[in-house]
Amino acid sequence: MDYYTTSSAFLEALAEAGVTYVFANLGSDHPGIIEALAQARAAGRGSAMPKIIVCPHEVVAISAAHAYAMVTGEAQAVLVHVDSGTANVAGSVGNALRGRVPVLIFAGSVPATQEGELPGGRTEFIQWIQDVRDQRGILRNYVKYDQEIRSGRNVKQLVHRALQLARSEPAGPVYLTATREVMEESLTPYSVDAGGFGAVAPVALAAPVVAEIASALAGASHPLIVTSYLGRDPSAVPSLVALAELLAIPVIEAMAYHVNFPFDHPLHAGFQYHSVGQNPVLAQADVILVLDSDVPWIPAVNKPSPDAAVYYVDVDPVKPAIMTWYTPARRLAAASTKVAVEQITEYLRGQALPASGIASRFASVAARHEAMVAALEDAEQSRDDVITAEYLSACVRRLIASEAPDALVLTEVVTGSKAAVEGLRPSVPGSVIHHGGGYLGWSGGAALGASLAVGASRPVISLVGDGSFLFSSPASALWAQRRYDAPALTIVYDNRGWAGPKFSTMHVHPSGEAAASNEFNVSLEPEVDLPGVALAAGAGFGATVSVPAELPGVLKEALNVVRAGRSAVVSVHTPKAQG
Ligand SMILES: Cc1ncc(C[n+]2csc(CCOP(=O)(O)OP(=O)(O)O)c2C)c(N)n1
Ligand SMILES: [Mg+2]
Repeated sequence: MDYYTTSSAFLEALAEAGVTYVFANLGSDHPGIIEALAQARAAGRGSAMPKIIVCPHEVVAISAAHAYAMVTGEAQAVLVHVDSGTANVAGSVGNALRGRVPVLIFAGSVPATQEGELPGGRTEFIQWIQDVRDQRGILRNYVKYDQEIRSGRNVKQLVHRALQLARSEPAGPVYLTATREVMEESLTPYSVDAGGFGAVAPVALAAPVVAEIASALAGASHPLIVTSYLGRDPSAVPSLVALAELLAIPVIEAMAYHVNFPFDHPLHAGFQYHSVGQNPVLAQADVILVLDSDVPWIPAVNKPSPDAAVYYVDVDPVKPAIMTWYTPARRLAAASTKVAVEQITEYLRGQALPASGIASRFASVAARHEAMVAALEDAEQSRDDVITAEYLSACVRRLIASEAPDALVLTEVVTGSKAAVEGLRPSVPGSVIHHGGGYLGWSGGAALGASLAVGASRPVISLVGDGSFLFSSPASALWAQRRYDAPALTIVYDNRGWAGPKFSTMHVHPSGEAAASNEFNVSLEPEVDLPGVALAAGAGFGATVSVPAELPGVLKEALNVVRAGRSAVVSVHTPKAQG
Protein backbone atom coordinates (compact mmCIF):
# COMPACT_ATOMS: atom_id res chain seq x y z
CA MET A 1 0.00 0.00 0.00
CA ASP A 2 1.73 3.16 -1.19
CA TYR A 3 -0.34 6.20 -0.28
CA TYR A 4 -1.21 6.34 3.41
CA THR A 5 -1.46 9.49 5.46
CA THR A 6 -3.03 10.71 8.68
CA SER A 7 -6.14 11.44 6.62
CA SER A 8 -6.22 7.79 5.42
CA ALA A 9 -5.90 6.53 9.00
CA PHE A 10 -8.52 9.03 10.24
CA LEU A 11 -11.09 7.83 7.70
CA GLU A 12 -10.25 4.18 8.33
CA ALA A 13 -10.71 4.71 12.07
CA LEU A 14 -14.13 6.25 11.51
CA ALA A 15 -15.20 3.27 9.42
CA GLU A 16 -13.75 0.83 11.95
CA ALA A 17 -15.75 2.60 14.65
CA GLY A 18 -19.00 2.04 12.75
CA VAL A 19 -19.36 5.44 11.09
CA THR A 20 -21.26 4.92 7.84
CA TYR A 21 -21.56 8.54 6.73
CA VAL A 22 -19.42 11.65 6.85
CA PHE A 23 -21.75 14.62 6.36
CA ALA A 24 -19.36 17.08 4.80
CA ASN A 25 -18.96 20.71 3.87
CA LEU A 26 -15.47 21.01 2.42
CA GLY A 27 -12.77 23.64 2.27
CA SER A 28 -9.06 24.39 1.95
CA ASP A 29 -8.38 22.31 5.07
CA HIS A 30 -9.52 19.06 3.46
CA PRO A 31 -7.13 18.17 0.59
CA GLY A 32 -5.70 15.35 2.71
CA ILE A 33 -9.15 13.80 3.20
CA ILE A 34 -10.21 14.32 -0.43
CA GLU A 35 -6.99 12.74 -1.71
CA ALA A 36 -7.08 9.86 0.80
CA LEU A 37 -10.60 8.94 -0.33
CA ALA A 38 -9.63 9.05 -4.01
CA GLN A 39 -6.48 7.01 -3.35
CA ALA A 40 -8.43 4.41 -1.39
CA ARG A 41 -10.94 4.09 -4.19
CA ALA A 42 -8.19 3.79 -6.82
CA ALA A 43 -6.56 1.05 -4.74
CA GLY A 44 -9.89 -0.84 -4.49
CA ARG A 45 -10.38 0.04 -0.83
CA GLY A 46 -13.11 2.61 -1.33
CA SER A 47 -15.75 0.43 0.33
CA ALA A 48 -13.68 0.37 3.51
CA MET A 49 -14.14 4.13 3.82
CA PRO A 50 -17.21 5.96 5.13
CA LYS A 51 -19.42 7.53 2.47
CA ILE A 52 -19.29 11.29 2.00
CA ILE A 53 -22.64 13.08 1.95
CA VAL A 54 -22.12 16.57 0.58
CA CYS A 55 -24.17 19.16 2.47
CA PRO A 56 -24.21 22.67 0.99
CA HIS A 57 -24.81 24.19 4.43
CA GLU A 58 -23.36 22.96 7.72
CA VAL A 59 -26.73 23.08 9.52
CA VAL A 60 -27.83 20.31 7.17
CA ALA A 61 -24.72 18.22 7.85
CA ILE A 62 -24.88 18.32 11.64
CA SER A 63 -28.67 17.91 11.76
CA ALA A 64 -28.46 14.89 9.45
CA ALA A 65 -25.83 13.24 11.64
CA HIS A 66 -27.95 14.08 14.70
CA ALA A 67 -31.13 12.50 13.37
CA TYR A 68 -29.27 9.50 11.94
CA ALA A 69 -27.82 8.78 15.38
CA MET A 70 -31.21 9.26 17.06
CA VAL A 71 -32.76 6.68 14.78
CA THR A 72 -29.96 4.12 14.67
CA GLY A 73 -28.07 4.77 17.90
CA GLU A 74 -24.90 4.97 15.78
CA ALA A 75 -22.67 8.03 15.94
CA GLN A 76 -21.80 9.57 12.58
CA ALA A 77 -19.20 12.15 11.56
CA VAL A 78 -19.47 15.72 10.35
CA LEU A 79 -16.66 17.38 8.44
CA VAL A 80 -16.59 21.18 8.38
CA HIS A 81 -14.24 23.93 7.29
CA VAL A 82 -11.91 25.54 9.88
CA ASP A 83 -13.38 28.33 12.05
CA SER A 84 -16.01 29.24 9.43
CA GLY A 85 -17.72 25.86 9.20
CA THR A 86 -17.30 25.40 12.95
CA ALA A 87 -19.20 28.63 13.56
CA ASN A 88 -21.96 27.58 11.18
CA VAL A 89 -22.38 24.25 12.90
CA ALA A 90 -22.19 25.54 16.49
CA GLY A 91 -25.85 26.04 17.39
CA SER A 92 -26.80 22.66 16.05
CA VAL A 93 -23.99 21.04 18.01
CA GLY A 94 -25.75 22.54 21.02
CA ASN A 95 -28.88 20.64 19.99
CA ALA A 96 -26.89 17.41 19.97
CA LEU A 97 -25.52 18.18 23.44
CA ARG A 98 -28.98 18.79 24.91
CA GLY A 99 -30.40 15.86 22.95
CA ARG A 100 -27.62 13.59 24.27
CA VAL A 101 -26.78 12.50 20.75
CA PRO A 102 -23.34 11.16 19.88
CA VAL A 103 -21.65 12.79 16.89
CA LEU A 104 -18.03 13.45 15.94
CA ILE A 105 -17.27 16.81 14.35
CA PHE A 106 -13.95 17.33 12.62
CA ALA A 107 -12.63 20.62 11.25
CA GLY A 108 -9.21 21.37 9.90
CA SER A 109 -7.36 24.27 11.44
CA VAL A 110 -5.23 26.56 9.31
CA PRO A 111 -1.75 25.25 8.39
CA ALA A 112 0.93 26.07 10.96
CA THR A 113 3.77 26.71 8.49
CA GLN A 114 4.02 29.36 5.77
CA GLU A 115 7.34 28.98 3.92
CA GLY A 116 6.98 25.57 2.34
CA GLU A 117 8.57 23.72 5.27
CA LEU A 118 6.08 20.83 5.28
CA PRO A 119 3.55 19.25 2.92
CA GLY A 120 0.20 20.92 3.56
CA GLY A 121 1.67 24.31 4.61
CA ARG A 122 -0.01 27.59 3.69
CA THR A 123 -0.73 28.17 -0.01
CA GLU A 124 -3.78 30.45 0.06
CA PHE A 125 -4.38 33.93 1.52
CA ILE A 126 -7.44 32.69 3.38
CA GLN A 127 -5.19 30.63 5.67
CA TRP A 128 -4.05 33.82 7.39
CA ILE A 129 -7.54 35.29 7.46
CA GLN A 130 -9.00 32.15 9.10
CA ASP A 131 -6.31 31.89 11.77
CA VAL A 132 -8.21 32.68 14.98
CA ARG A 133 -7.27 32.72 18.67
CA ASP A 134 -9.20 29.68 19.80
CA GLN A 135 -11.01 27.67 17.15
CA ARG A 136 -11.93 24.91 19.56
CA GLY A 137 -13.38 27.56 21.90
CA ILE A 138 -16.13 28.19 19.34
CA LEU A 139 -17.63 24.81 20.19
CA ARG A 140 -16.55 24.42 23.80
CA ASN A 141 -20.00 25.34 25.17
CA TYR A 142 -21.52 22.58 23.13
CA VAL A 143 -19.21 19.57 23.17
CA LYS A 144 -18.20 17.03 25.77
CA TYR A 145 -14.64 16.92 24.52
CA ASP A 146 -12.42 18.81 22.12
CA GLN A 147 -8.90 17.97 21.09
CA GLU A 148 -6.35 18.69 18.40
CA ILE A 149 -4.89 15.72 16.54
CA ARG A 150 -1.18 16.51 16.73
CA SER A 151 0.27 13.44 15.04
CA GLY A 152 -0.87 10.78 12.64
CA ARG A 153 0.80 8.14 14.79
CA ASN A 154 -2.12 7.96 17.20
CA VAL A 155 -4.93 9.51 15.17
CA LYS A 156 -6.88 6.24 15.28
CA GLN A 157 -6.70 6.09 19.07
CA LEU A 158 -7.87 9.71 19.29
CA VAL A 159 -10.82 9.04 16.99
CA HIS A 160 -11.82 6.00 19.07
CA ARG A 161 -11.39 7.90 22.33
CA ALA A 162 -13.49 10.79 21.01
CA LEU A 163 -16.25 8.40 19.93
CA GLN A 164 -16.02 6.55 23.25
CA LEU A 165 -16.69 9.84 25.02
CA ALA A 166 -19.45 10.71 22.56
CA ARG A 167 -21.25 7.41 23.18
CA SER A 168 -20.80 7.19 26.94
CA GLU A 169 -23.76 8.55 28.89
CA PRO A 170 -24.72 11.31 28.86
CA ALA A 171 -23.93 10.90 25.16
CA GLY A 172 -23.07 14.01 23.15
CA PRO A 173 -20.96 15.68 20.51
CA VAL A 174 -17.15 15.71 20.39
CA TYR A 175 -14.85 17.88 18.29
CA LEU A 176 -11.46 17.15 16.74
CA THR A 177 -9.23 19.47 14.74
CA ALA A 178 -5.89 19.10 12.96
CA THR A 179 -3.65 21.25 10.82
CA ARG A 180 -3.26 20.45 7.16
CA GLU A 181 0.36 19.40 7.74
CA VAL A 182 -0.73 16.77 10.26
CA MET A 183 -3.46 15.50 7.95
CA GLU A 184 -0.85 15.15 5.15
CA GLU A 185 1.71 13.26 7.28
CA SER A 186 2.82 10.01 5.58
CA LEU A 187 2.41 6.96 7.75
CA THR A 188 2.98 3.25 7.77
CA PRO A 189 -0.51 1.74 7.84
CA TYR A 190 -1.50 0.54 11.29
CA SER A 191 -4.53 -0.80 13.02
CA VAL A 192 -6.17 -0.33 16.39
CA ASP A 193 -8.88 -2.58 17.79
CA ALA A 194 -11.97 -0.38 17.99
CA GLY A 195 -13.52 -3.02 20.25
CA GLY A 196 -11.33 -1.80 23.09
CA PHE A 197 -12.99 1.62 23.03
CA GLY A 198 -16.60 0.80 23.87
CA ALA A 199 -18.93 3.18 25.71
CA VAL A 200 -19.10 3.02 29.49
CA ALA A 201 -21.55 0.28 30.56
CA PRO A 202 -25.04 1.34 31.79
CA VAL A 203 -25.13 2.32 35.46
CA ALA A 204 -27.57 0.83 37.99
CA LEU A 205 -28.97 2.34 41.19
CA ALA A 206 -27.38 1.28 44.46
CA ALA A 207 -29.64 -1.16 46.33
CA PRO A 208 -30.58 1.24 49.20
CA VAL A 209 -31.65 3.88 46.66
CA VAL A 210 -33.85 1.33 44.89
CA ALA A 211 -35.53 0.49 48.20
CA GLU A 212 -35.93 4.16 49.15
CA ILE A 213 -37.61 5.16 45.87
CA ALA A 214 -39.73 2.02 45.59
CA SER A 215 -40.97 2.35 49.18
CA ALA A 216 -41.85 6.02 48.67
CA LEU A 217 -43.84 5.21 45.52
CA ALA A 218 -45.61 2.28 47.18
CA GLY A 219 -46.58 4.40 50.17
CA ALA A 220 -47.88 7.34 48.13
CA SER A 221 -51.54 8.26 47.74
CA HIS A 222 -50.87 10.16 44.52
CA PRO A 223 -47.61 8.98 43.00
CA LEU A 224 -46.56 10.56 39.70
CA ILE A 225 -43.84 9.99 37.11
CA VAL A 226 -42.54 12.86 34.97
CA THR A 227 -40.19 12.17 32.08
CA SER A 228 -38.77 13.90 28.99
CA TYR A 229 -36.28 11.64 27.30
CA LEU A 230 -36.49 8.13 28.78
CA GLY A 231 -37.67 6.97 25.33
CA ARG A 232 -34.24 7.66 23.82
CA ASP A 233 -33.93 3.96 24.44
CA PRO A 234 -37.22 2.67 23.00
CA SER A 235 -36.82 -0.56 24.96
CA ALA A 236 -37.11 1.47 28.18
CA VAL A 237 -40.73 2.33 27.36
CA PRO A 238 -42.23 -1.12 28.13
CA SER A 239 -40.18 -1.12 31.34
CA LEU A 240 -41.78 2.19 32.35
CA VAL A 241 -45.23 0.87 31.43
CA ALA A 242 -44.66 -2.13 33.72
CA LEU A 243 -43.70 0.10 36.65
CA ALA A 244 -46.58 2.51 36.08
CA GLU A 245 -49.08 -0.35 35.86
CA LEU A 246 -47.80 -2.07 38.97
CA LEU A 247 -48.80 0.88 41.17
CA ALA A 248 -51.22 2.73 38.82
CA ILE A 249 -48.88 5.72 38.55
CA PRO A 250 -49.87 8.44 36.05
CA VAL A 251 -47.09 9.59 33.71
CA ILE A 252 -46.63 13.16 32.46
CA GLU A 253 -44.38 13.77 29.47
CA ALA A 254 -42.71 17.15 30.03
CA MET A 255 -40.97 18.84 27.10
CA ALA A 256 -40.80 15.36 25.63
CA TYR A 257 -38.49 14.81 22.72
CA HIS A 258 -39.05 11.07 22.45
CA VAL A 259 -42.03 8.77 22.86
CA ASN A 260 -41.60 7.97 26.54
CA PHE A 261 -44.95 6.42 27.36
CA PRO A 262 -47.68 5.27 24.97
CA PHE A 263 -50.29 7.98 24.64
CA ASP A 264 -53.05 5.42 24.27
CA HIS A 265 -52.30 4.00 27.71
CA PRO A 266 -54.90 5.00 30.35
CA LEU A 267 -52.09 6.07 32.70
CA HIS A 268 -50.83 8.71 30.26
CA ALA A 269 -51.50 12.01 32.05
CA GLY A 270 -50.74 14.36 29.16
CA PHE A 271 -47.96 16.56 27.83
CA GLN A 272 -46.48 19.56 29.56
CA TYR A 273 -44.77 22.25 27.48
CA HIS A 274 -44.61 26.01 28.05
CA SER A 275 -47.13 25.74 30.85
CA VAL A 276 -49.55 28.60 31.03
CA GLY A 277 -50.92 27.51 34.37
CA GLN A 278 -50.66 24.99 37.16
CA ASN A 279 -51.05 21.36 36.11
CA PRO A 280 -53.50 19.86 38.66
CA VAL A 281 -51.96 16.40 38.27
CA LEU A 282 -48.57 17.78 39.28
CA ALA A 283 -50.07 19.78 42.16
CA GLN A 284 -51.90 16.75 43.53
CA ALA A 285 -48.90 14.41 43.60
CA ASP A 286 -47.37 13.50 46.95
CA VAL A 287 -44.47 11.44 45.58
CA ILE A 288 -42.92 12.35 42.24
CA LEU A 289 -40.35 10.29 40.40
CA VAL A 290 -38.64 12.32 37.68
CA LEU A 291 -36.96 10.14 35.09
CA ASP A 292 -34.59 11.68 32.52
CA SER A 293 -35.71 15.28 32.30
CA ASP A 294 -33.98 18.64 32.05
CA VAL A 295 -37.10 20.72 32.71
CA PRO A 296 -39.75 18.61 34.48
CA TRP A 297 -41.80 21.76 35.24
CA ILE A 298 -41.45 25.54 35.09
CA PRO A 299 -41.62 26.57 38.76
CA ALA A 300 -42.80 30.16 38.16
CA VAL A 301 -46.05 28.88 36.70
CA ASN A 302 -46.36 25.18 37.47
CA LYS A 303 -44.82 23.22 40.31
CA PRO A 304 -45.39 20.36 42.73
CA SER A 305 -46.89 20.85 46.16
CA PRO A 306 -44.23 21.97 48.69
CA ASP A 307 -44.94 18.76 50.63
CA ALA A 308 -44.33 16.46 47.68
CA ALA A 309 -41.32 14.16 47.90
CA VAL A 310 -39.34 14.39 44.66
CA TYR A 311 -36.95 11.66 43.53
CA TYR A 312 -34.81 12.37 40.48
CA VAL A 313 -33.25 9.56 38.46
CA ASP A 314 -31.46 10.78 35.36
CA VAL A 315 -28.54 9.80 33.21
CA ASP A 316 -27.21 13.29 34.08
CA PRO A 317 -28.92 14.27 37.35
CA VAL A 318 -27.13 17.50 38.34
CA LYS A 319 -26.62 18.83 34.80
CA PRO A 320 -23.24 20.55 35.03
CA ALA A 321 -23.72 21.89 31.49
CA ILE A 322 -26.85 23.89 32.43
CA MET A 323 -25.68 26.88 34.38
CA THR A 324 -28.73 27.83 36.45
CA TRP A 325 -30.37 24.55 37.28
CA TYR A 326 -31.72 23.15 40.50
CA THR A 327 -34.70 21.02 41.32
CA PRO A 328 -34.88 20.34 45.04
CA ALA A 329 -35.26 16.58 45.55
CA ARG A 330 -35.08 14.03 48.38
CA ARG A 331 -32.68 12.03 46.24
CA LEU A 332 -30.86 12.61 42.98
CA ALA A 333 -29.36 9.52 41.39
CA ALA A 334 -27.40 8.90 38.22
CA ALA A 335 -28.45 5.78 36.39
CA SER A 336 -29.55 4.34 33.11
CA THR A 337 -33.25 4.89 33.55
CA LYS A 338 -34.22 1.61 31.93
CA VAL A 339 -32.04 -0.24 34.42
CA ALA A 340 -33.30 1.90 37.32
CA VAL A 341 -36.97 1.48 36.39
CA GLU A 342 -36.53 -2.28 36.14
CA GLN A 343 -34.76 -2.36 39.51
CA ILE A 344 -37.61 -0.45 41.17
CA THR A 345 -40.22 -2.69 39.53
CA GLU A 346 -38.36 -5.81 40.58
CA TYR A 347 -38.15 -4.58 44.17
CA LEU A 348 -41.86 -3.77 44.25
CA ARG A 349 -42.77 -7.20 42.91
CA GLY A 350 -41.27 -8.66 46.06
CA GLN A 351 -43.49 -6.48 48.31
CA ALA A 352 -47.09 -6.78 49.45
CA LEU A 353 -48.90 -4.00 47.60
CA PRO A 354 -52.37 -2.60 48.50
CA ALA A 355 -54.29 -4.03 45.54
CA SER A 356 -57.62 -2.29 46.12
CA GLY A 357 -56.07 1.19 46.54
CA ILE A 358 -54.11 0.63 43.33
CA ALA A 359 -57.18 -0.51 41.42
CA SER A 360 -59.23 2.51 42.49
CA ARG A 361 -56.35 4.86 41.59
CA PHE A 362 -56.09 3.21 38.17
CA ALA A 363 -59.79 3.83 37.61
CA SER A 364 -59.58 7.52 38.46
CA VAL A 365 -56.41 8.11 36.39
CA ALA A 366 -57.99 6.25 33.46
CA ALA A 367 -61.14 8.38 33.73
CA ARG A 368 -59.03 11.53 33.59
CA HIS A 369 -57.22 10.15 30.53
CA GLU A 370 -60.53 9.54 28.81
CA ALA A 371 -61.67 13.09 29.55
CA MET A 372 -58.37 14.43 28.20
CA VAL A 373 -58.81 12.50 24.93
CA ALA A 374 -62.38 13.77 24.60
CA ALA A 375 -61.18 17.37 25.06
CA LEU A 376 -58.45 16.86 22.46
CA GLU A 377 -60.95 15.42 20.03
CA ASP A 378 -63.16 18.43 20.47
CA ALA A 379 -60.25 20.87 19.99
CA GLU A 380 -59.14 19.28 16.74
CA GLN A 381 -62.45 19.75 14.89
CA SER A 382 -62.19 22.17 11.98
CA ARG A 383 -64.28 25.28 12.57
CA ASP A 384 -64.95 28.41 10.54
CA ASP A 385 -62.91 27.09 7.62
CA VAL A 386 -59.69 27.70 9.55
CA ILE A 387 -56.85 25.17 9.72
CA THR A 388 -55.71 25.17 13.33
CA ALA A 389 -52.51 23.46 14.48
CA GLU A 390 -54.80 20.97 16.24
CA TYR A 391 -56.77 20.13 13.09
CA LEU A 392 -53.57 19.88 11.03
CA SER A 393 -51.98 17.54 13.59
CA ALA A 394 -55.09 15.36 13.61
CA CYS A 395 -54.93 15.14 9.80
CA VAL A 396 -51.32 13.99 10.06
CA ARG A 397 -52.33 11.34 12.61
CA ARG A 398 -55.06 10.06 10.32
CA LEU A 399 -52.70 10.07 7.34
CA ILE A 400 -50.23 7.97 9.30
CA ALA A 401 -52.90 5.61 10.59
CA SER A 402 -54.36 4.92 7.16
CA GLU A 403 -51.35 5.21 4.85
CA ALA A 404 -48.12 4.85 6.79
CA PRO A 405 -48.42 3.26 10.24
CA ASP A 406 -44.65 2.78 10.36
CA ALA A 407 -43.84 6.44 9.57
CA LEU A 408 -41.03 8.14 11.45
CA VAL A 409 -42.09 11.65 12.49
CA LEU A 410 -39.67 14.50 13.21
CA THR A 411 -41.00 17.57 14.99
CA GLU A 412 -39.72 21.15 15.10
CA VAL A 413 -43.01 22.96 15.41
CA VAL A 414 -42.14 25.42 18.22
CA THR A 415 -45.38 27.02 19.51
CA GLY A 416 -47.35 24.25 17.86
CA SER A 417 -45.34 21.54 19.67
CA LYS A 418 -48.06 20.61 22.12
CA ALA A 419 -50.76 20.63 19.45
CA ALA A 420 -48.54 18.50 17.21
CA VAL A 421 -47.81 15.81 19.75
CA GLU A 422 -51.34 15.83 21.16
CA GLY A 423 -52.63 15.45 17.63
CA LEU A 424 -50.22 12.66 16.80
CA ARG A 425 -50.91 10.87 20.11
CA PRO A 426 -47.87 8.67 19.59
CA SER A 427 -47.91 5.27 21.17
CA VAL A 428 -45.09 3.48 19.35
CA PRO A 429 -41.68 3.97 21.01
CA GLY A 430 -39.22 5.62 18.64
CA SER A 431 -41.90 6.85 16.24
CA VAL A 432 -41.62 10.60 16.98
CA ILE A 433 -38.39 12.48 17.62
CA HIS A 434 -37.34 16.08 18.33
CA HIS A 435 -33.77 17.35 18.60
CA GLY A 436 -34.02 18.27 22.26
CA GLY A 437 -32.21 21.60 21.89
CA GLY A 438 -32.95 25.25 21.34
CA TYR A 439 -31.39 26.01 17.96
CA LEU A 440 -33.98 26.05 15.21
CA GLY A 441 -33.17 24.76 11.74
CA TRP A 442 -32.85 21.04 12.42
CA SER A 443 -35.72 19.79 10.30
CA GLY A 444 -34.27 19.80 6.76
CA GLY A 445 -30.99 18.07 7.55
CA ALA A 446 -32.71 15.85 10.10
CA ALA A 447 -35.11 14.61 7.44
CA LEU A 448 -32.10 13.77 5.24
CA GLY A 449 -30.35 11.87 8.04
CA ALA A 450 -33.51 10.11 9.19
CA SER A 451 -34.37 9.07 5.65
CA LEU A 452 -30.86 7.68 5.12
CA ALA A 453 -31.24 5.79 8.39
CA VAL A 454 -34.61 4.17 7.72
CA GLY A 455 -34.27 3.65 3.96
CA ALA A 456 -37.05 3.49 1.41
CA SER A 457 -39.29 1.16 3.39
CA ARG A 458 -40.35 3.67 6.03
CA PRO A 459 -41.57 7.18 5.19
CA VAL A 460 -40.12 10.14 7.07
CA ILE A 461 -42.57 12.92 7.92
CA SER A 462 -41.11 16.18 9.18
CA LEU A 463 -43.39 18.66 10.98
CA VAL A 464 -41.89 22.14 11.16
CA GLY A 465 -42.75 25.81 11.74
CA ASP A 466 -42.31 28.19 8.80
CA GLY A 467 -39.61 30.12 10.65
CA SER A 468 -37.77 26.91 11.51
CA PHE A 469 -38.08 25.71 7.91
CA LEU A 470 -36.30 28.89 6.79
CA PHE A 471 -33.61 28.42 9.46
CA SER A 472 -32.87 24.94 8.11
CA SER A 473 -31.29 26.17 4.86
CA PRO A 474 -34.10 24.51 2.91
CA ALA A 475 -32.48 24.71 -0.51
CA SER A 476 -29.41 22.85 0.81
CA ALA A 477 -31.54 20.28 2.59
CA LEU A 478 -33.91 19.59 -0.29
CA TRP A 479 -31.02 19.35 -2.73
CA ALA A 480 -29.21 16.81 -0.53
CA GLN A 481 -32.42 14.80 -0.04
CA ARG A 482 -32.68 14.49 -3.81
CA ARG A 483 -29.00 13.88 -4.50
CA TYR A 484 -28.82 11.02 -1.99
CA ASP A 485 -32.28 9.54 -2.64
CA ALA A 486 -33.35 10.29 0.90
CA PRO A 487 -36.87 11.71 0.49
CA ALA A 488 -39.14 13.08 3.18
CA LEU A 489 -42.56 14.65 3.50
CA THR A 490 -42.20 18.06 5.13
CA ILE A 491 -45.38 19.63 6.50
CA VAL A 492 -45.02 23.29 7.44
CA TYR A 493 -47.16 24.74 10.23
CA ASP A 494 -47.18 28.01 8.33
CA ASN A 495 -48.46 30.85 10.50
CA ARG A 496 -46.37 33.21 8.37
CA GLY A 497 -44.32 34.38 11.25
CA TRP A 498 -42.68 33.71 14.55
CA ALA A 499 -45.33 33.09 17.17
CA GLY A 500 -42.57 32.15 19.67
CA PRO A 501 -41.24 35.65 20.44
CA LYS A 502 -44.81 36.96 20.50
CA PHE A 503 -45.77 34.43 23.17
CA SER A 504 -42.61 35.25 25.12
CA THR A 505 -43.60 38.94 25.09
CA MET A 506 -47.11 38.06 26.22
CA HIS A 507 -45.67 36.11 29.18
CA VAL A 508 -43.68 39.13 30.34
CA HIS A 509 -45.88 42.03 29.18
CA PRO A 510 -49.41 40.61 29.00
CA SER A 511 -50.98 44.07 28.93
CA GLY A 512 -48.10 46.04 27.47
CA GLU A 513 -48.07 48.33 24.47
CA ALA A 514 -46.84 45.57 22.13
CA ALA A 515 -49.91 43.53 23.06
CA ALA A 516 -52.26 46.50 22.77
CA SER A 517 -50.96 47.53 19.36
CA ASN A 518 -50.23 44.00 18.09
CA GLU A 519 -46.74 45.23 17.24
CA PHE A 520 -44.46 42.25 17.84
CA ASN A 521 -42.23 42.38 14.75
CA VAL A 522 -42.77 38.67 14.19
CA SER A 523 -44.57 38.70 10.85
CA LEU A 524 -42.85 36.98 7.93
CA GLU A 525 -45.09 38.62 5.38
CA PRO A 526 -45.12 39.00 2.47
CA GLU A 527 -44.97 35.25 2.77
CA VAL A 528 -42.20 33.15 1.31
CA ASP A 529 -43.39 30.57 -1.22
CA LEU A 530 -41.92 27.73 0.82
CA PRO A 531 -43.04 24.89 -1.52
CA GLY A 532 -41.62 26.99 -4.38
CA VAL A 533 -38.24 27.10 -2.66
CA ALA A 534 -38.42 23.35 -2.18
CA LEU A 535 -39.40 22.64 -5.79
CA ALA A 536 -36.57 24.82 -7.08
CA ALA A 537 -34.10 22.87 -4.94
CA GLY A 538 -35.18 19.35 -5.85
CA ALA A 539 -38.51 18.44 -4.27
CA GLY A 540 -40.90 16.47 -6.46
CA PHE A 541 -44.05 17.97 -4.99
CA GLY A 542 -44.98 21.27 -3.38
CA ALA A 543 -48.32 22.74 -2.38
CA THR A 544 -49.85 25.35 -0.12
CA VAL A 545 -53.15 24.53 1.59
CA SER A 546 -55.54 26.99 3.24
CA VAL A 547 -58.86 25.10 3.14
CA PRO A 548 -59.42 22.44 5.83
CA ALA A 549 -61.33 20.04 3.61
CA GLU A 550 -58.52 19.96 1.03
CA LEU A 551 -55.81 19.07 3.50
CA PRO A 552 -56.21 15.26 3.80
CA GLY A 553 -56.13 14.79 0.03
CA VAL A 554 -53.06 16.96 -0.49
CA LEU A 555 -51.18 15.22 2.33
CA LYS A 556 -51.96 11.84 0.77
CA GLU A 557 -50.82 12.99 -2.65
CA ALA A 558 -47.59 14.33 -1.15
CA LEU A 559 -46.95 11.09 0.73
CA ASN A 560 -47.32 9.14 -2.50
CA VAL A 561 -44.62 11.28 -4.09
CA VAL A 562 -42.33 10.50 -1.15
CA ARG A 563 -43.07 6.80 -1.50
CA ALA A 564 -42.04 7.11 -5.16
CA GLY A 565 -38.67 8.52 -4.07
CA ARG A 566 -38.95 12.31 -4.16
CA SER A 567 -39.33 14.82 -1.36
CA ALA A 568 -42.54 16.78 -0.89
CA VAL A 569 -43.23 20.01 0.98
CA VAL A 570 -46.73 21.04 1.98
CA SER A 571 -47.16 24.46 3.52
CA VAL A 572 -50.35 24.60 5.59
CA HIS A 573 -51.75 28.02 6.43
CA THR A 574 -52.61 28.20 10.12
CA PRO A 575 -53.80 31.41 11.81
CA LYS A 576 -51.19 34.16 11.46
CA ALA A 577 -48.55 34.56 14.15
CA GLN A 578 -49.07 38.31 14.25
CA GLY A 579 -52.81 37.93 14.12
C1 LIG B 1 -31.36 29.64 15.58
C2 LIG B 1 -32.43 30.28 16.38
N1 LIG B 1 -32.69 31.59 16.19
C3 LIG B 1 -33.68 32.20 16.88
C4 LIG B 1 -34.41 31.50 17.81
C5 LIG B 1 -35.50 32.23 18.63
N2 LIG B 1 -36.83 31.78 18.26
C6 LIG B 1 -37.54 30.97 19.06
S1 LIG B 1 -39.04 30.58 18.46
C7 LIG B 1 -38.74 31.45 17.05
C8 LIG B 1 -39.76 31.51 15.95
C9 LIG B 1 -39.86 30.20 15.20
O1 LIG B 1 -40.77 30.35 14.16
P1 LIG B 1 -41.62 29.12 13.62
O2 LIG B 1 -40.75 27.97 13.35
O3 LIG B 1 -42.42 29.63 12.50
O4 LIG B 1 -42.55 28.70 14.83
P2 LIG B 1 -43.68 29.57 15.57
O5 LIG B 1 -42.96 30.40 16.58
O6 LIG B 1 -44.38 30.38 14.56
O7 LIG B 1 -44.54 28.56 16.22
C10 LIG B 1 -37.52 32.08 17.09
C11 LIG B 1 -37.01 32.96 16.03
C12 LIG B 1 -34.07 30.14 18.01
N3 LIG B 1 -34.67 29.38 18.94
N4 LIG B 1 -33.10 29.55 17.27
MG1 LIG C 1 -44.29 30.31 12.44
